[in-house]
Amino acid sequence: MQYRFPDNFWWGSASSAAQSEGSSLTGGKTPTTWDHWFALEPHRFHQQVGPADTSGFYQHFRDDIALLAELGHNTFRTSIAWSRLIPEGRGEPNPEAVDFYNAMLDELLARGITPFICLYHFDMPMAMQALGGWESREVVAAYAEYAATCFRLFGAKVKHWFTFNEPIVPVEGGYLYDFHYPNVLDFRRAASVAYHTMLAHAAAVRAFRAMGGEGQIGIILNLTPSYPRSQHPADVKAAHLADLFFNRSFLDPAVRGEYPADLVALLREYDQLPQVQEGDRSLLADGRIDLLGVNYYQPRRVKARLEAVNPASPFLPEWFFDSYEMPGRKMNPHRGWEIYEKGIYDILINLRDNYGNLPCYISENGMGVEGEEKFLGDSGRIEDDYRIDFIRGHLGWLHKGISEGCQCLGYHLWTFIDNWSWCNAYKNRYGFVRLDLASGERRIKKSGQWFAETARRGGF
Ligand code: BGP
Repeated sequence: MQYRFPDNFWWGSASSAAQSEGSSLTGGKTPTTWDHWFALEPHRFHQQVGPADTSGFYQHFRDDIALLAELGHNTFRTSIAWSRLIPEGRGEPNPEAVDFYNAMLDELLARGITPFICLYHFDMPMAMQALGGWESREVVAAYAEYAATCFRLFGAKVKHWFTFNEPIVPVEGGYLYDFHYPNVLDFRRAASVAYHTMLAHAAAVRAFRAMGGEGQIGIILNLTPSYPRSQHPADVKAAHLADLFFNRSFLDPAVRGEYPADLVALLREYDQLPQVQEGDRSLLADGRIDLLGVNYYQPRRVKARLEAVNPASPFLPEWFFDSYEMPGRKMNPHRGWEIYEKGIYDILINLRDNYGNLPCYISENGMGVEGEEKFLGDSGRIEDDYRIDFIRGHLGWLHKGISEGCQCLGYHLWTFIDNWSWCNAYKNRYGFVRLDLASGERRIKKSGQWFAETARRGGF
């Protein structure tokens, strides 16, 4: 075997409530921003497919968990939907939701699969958005109560908690680049949303520890290593600034308990800082995590700007760099993302050298492919050799990281079964398992069989 992984390595995949449960307005659940936005602007979603039409984990979780076992998983991440558990955002939990999440967790445990549970995966309850969403400190307080409710209800079964999945994405989508509700473009509001999200994270960590929570608590961040076009000082500076905006804005408070001083200075210079209150600093310091989930899909390549900024244009991170297309880069054309396997290793080395080598794992990595039907083999299986190559390439670099002392404890693919991907709906397929949209039939792809075998052997 060329790549042997440690015996207790976490093999698995990740999913999220909003993208898999379906039943988005039944079982006592109230709408999220996704249900609301879809009702307002269905044309913004691929083929006008919305959050009610997912793979139906709410009904099919037992069969789906049986498939996870077939896929050799020893761990699986999904999320709890705040708007299902506490339909008004605050108050008593919904008994039907408590039963569902208990049954789902019991089923995972019965199959020997350790549940990793995330508390928030882009799914803001509309009742909370009505209060201002993450712009509101009331919502921060409500989230902390919701988190404490989850620890109380499910803490006996869950020992790996994550406060947020990719908290920067709702900031980018909702307040800078128009791909999440409320479709605002305003950097100062974006900064406030980002800041309050981290306060909410820290409040949840504090509650977990105050309650004597067993196990570990962390956060899932999408890290996009920033590579400069060249070693010219202007390119290097552009890459540094992109890194501050897109990685260190969340990584530093999560791991070090404070923001990078140069990010704060830059935002102060442009008058973009959020409002800070007494007590915030110590709260953030208490939010330091035990475990980091790293979602890695693509690198970010940047160069110094060629043109001056139009000062009348809205303030954006792009005021400080241009993106750069490296000649010869390898692409996933369906998603428009560069494939750069070594990025995973660079992230791990950075965490080892600059963030105290805290325990981490790859919580998402994957390849969305459009029109996957054309790879259907005669036996009816999707022959997705490209996905196997993609996973092998990344696992190879991950393995090198481990061999050089990085504390990377596992690898989860995005995702278990082809799922509903926000505005892209079912355009790109990511799963180990094919979902036939018309019949609902599930069929393990070639990559799923390869992964199961790899997980059982502990390497490849
Ligand atoms: C991550 C999210 C997932 C998932 C994945 C694939 O950013 O955590 O929810 O959707 O990316 O990306 P996309 O769905 O945009 O193709």
